[in-house]
Amino acid sequence: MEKTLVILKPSCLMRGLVGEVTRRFEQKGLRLAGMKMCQLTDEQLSEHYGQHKGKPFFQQLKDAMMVTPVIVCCYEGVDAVEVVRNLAGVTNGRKAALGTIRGDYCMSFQENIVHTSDSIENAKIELERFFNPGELFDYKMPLLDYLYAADEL
Ligand code: FUP
Repeated sequence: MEKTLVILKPSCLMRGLVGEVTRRFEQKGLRLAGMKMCQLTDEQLSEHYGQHKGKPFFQQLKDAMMVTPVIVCCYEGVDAVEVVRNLAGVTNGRKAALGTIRGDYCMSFQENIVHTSDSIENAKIELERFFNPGELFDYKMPLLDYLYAADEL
């Protein structure tokens, strides 16, 4: 099954939204495969946000991700990358649809509560970047047969 990375950003922790945000992923039916709090480094963030290198907001973006620790999460499910992106909403919180995490909880492009992987390929790269071997867990969800039809699994 597909796995994806979610980072609960400093804005999520500082605004007391960790429970609310993780509740949404949990209630949707995604399986939590890994979760840890960590202090990101400039080096990790330069790699993670490599596509924005050289842009005027690059350093500000990295600094904002180091203001507090973050919580990195791995969620798993059928089409998990797309499902999680849809739950998060579009990047700019001011434009995100109501009912999405960003649409409901933020007013910012950068301080937008969560990072979510944008493709299956990037999810694999990002999970390897932020989780060490042995930090992702396989366990059976007892309710799997009620979350999916037999031919979806
Ligand atoms: P996403 O895939 O939703 O994380 O969005 P992006 O990769 O486009 O952006 C990564 C982070 O950079 C987000 F927090 C938004 C921020 N950003 C800006 O602050 N200004 C920009 O012009 C583009 C992105």
